[in-house]
Amino acid sequence: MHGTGSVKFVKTFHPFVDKAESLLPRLAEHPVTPARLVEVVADPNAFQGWAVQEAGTVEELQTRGFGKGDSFILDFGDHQVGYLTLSLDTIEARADSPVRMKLTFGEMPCEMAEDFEGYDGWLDRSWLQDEIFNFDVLPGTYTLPRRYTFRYLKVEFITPARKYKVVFPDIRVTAVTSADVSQVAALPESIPEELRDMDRIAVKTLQDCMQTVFEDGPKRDRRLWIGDLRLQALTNYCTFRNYDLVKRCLYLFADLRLENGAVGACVYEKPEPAGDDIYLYDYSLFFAATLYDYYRASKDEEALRELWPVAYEQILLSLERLDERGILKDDPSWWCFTDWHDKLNKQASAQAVLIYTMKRALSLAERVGDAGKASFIRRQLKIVTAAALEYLWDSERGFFVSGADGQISWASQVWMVLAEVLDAERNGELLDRLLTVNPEIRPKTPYMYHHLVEALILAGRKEKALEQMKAYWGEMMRDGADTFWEVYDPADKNNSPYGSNLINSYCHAWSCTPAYFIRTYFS
Ligand code: RAM
Repeated sequence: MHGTGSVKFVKTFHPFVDKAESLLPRLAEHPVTPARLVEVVADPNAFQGWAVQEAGTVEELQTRGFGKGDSFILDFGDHQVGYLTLSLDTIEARADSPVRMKLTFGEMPCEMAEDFEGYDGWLDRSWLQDEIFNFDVLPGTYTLPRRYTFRYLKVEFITPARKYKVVFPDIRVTAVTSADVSQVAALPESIPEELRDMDRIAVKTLQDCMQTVFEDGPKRDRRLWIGDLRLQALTNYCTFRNYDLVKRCLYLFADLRLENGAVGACVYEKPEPAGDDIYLYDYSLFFAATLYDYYRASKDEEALRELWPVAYEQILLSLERLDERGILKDDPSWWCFTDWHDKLNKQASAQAVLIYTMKRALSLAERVGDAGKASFIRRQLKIVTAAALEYLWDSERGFFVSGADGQISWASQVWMVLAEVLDAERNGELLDRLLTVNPEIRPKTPYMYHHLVEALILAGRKEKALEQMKAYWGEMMRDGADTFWEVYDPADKNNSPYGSNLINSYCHAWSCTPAYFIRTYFS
């Protein structure tokens, strides 16, 4: 089952990829056995309409024989990323045929209860984790070749139909991660229980995403995205402190760029490192911000000097989108991520991301002693900031506006605060107004909520930041999160940007930052 692939690669000179490969981490492994048998039942009061109920002990599997038409669901007690090992044996008679079973792995109860065949989202069905396996020899112990991400495992028997029945002397998962849990400092005693739980879940989220790169989600997309990396790296600096993994990811992005030199939005590791063709305006700029954060945390001068030219190039490329006024052109030819919101106009938030990252690039230019580039960035910063104030600030309404229709969104205000376009006092007032007026185009993902919380803290509104964390990540906890989710709309709990809640990732990189906030600002 281990595919060798038939694609031929031409080995070209990739010094940064080579450096990244020299930083490939070894994964720590630990065995986890299931906690109990459960059933998933319809319950209108439960998250997404599915409740989990105890249905027996794991020990029962050693004696209760299973055959055609039987099934059970195992609960591993917490979110797991790893490799499943099954020991199978027979009772009543020896096996006179292979055993054929369907296995379905799920992070959430919905994956145990809803039929995957009904899936009609716009990402491939193959992300959903189900398989049919035939096991030829019993008794026997089998480790499945693919890595799975799950808390629940449903086992359905297609055979045996005749002479014998199957029992399970042992079932376990070998969980894998590159995170070293011994590095995570205990929180001070004074931290209240709700925040402790939030921190624990956030740390576990990051841990399960830390593999040979910082994955966005270990179920989906299982790859390195720079928007996610930036937030994972921030959380990592105050938890696992794995600087080399951030470094590895930065060197991958630096080498595997798009043809025009832009840093791509995501890269693949296998069968050998390669860039994707997706370009996102804000994501390419975040290379500079991620390098800035990495340098601040690690003081790695060599990486700074090697990667600084790539960061600077992202600024130059991004400035090409400015019109003669110094405002980013807003037309259908570009894609900027910002948040998963269909109606969100990205012009103002992208202008703010440009300013935010230029400020960090300026500091890097000064650090490496590149006076010419520093003075160029300073001049450009004046232009883009003045233009933002003149053309995007609506003084009558007291909000930044975006696009031809002058849209007022949460994202535009939050990013303008983070870019510090207004002074500290006016930033605070802007956010107070935002929370009171509550414009319709709200944050949709934990990624955007992260930036809202960061903006509130920056503007001196720590209490309000905490309120947002408790209302958002806290509500996810009350809805049963073992790890924090990719998408969460408390007003629409089946919400998915991909047309189905089944395909959402329920352990997602960009959702891990409560640990960063709690450890940096609230302890
Ligand atoms: C999705 C993933 C990923 C994110 C991109 C923009 O595919 O959730 O985390 O960075 O979108």
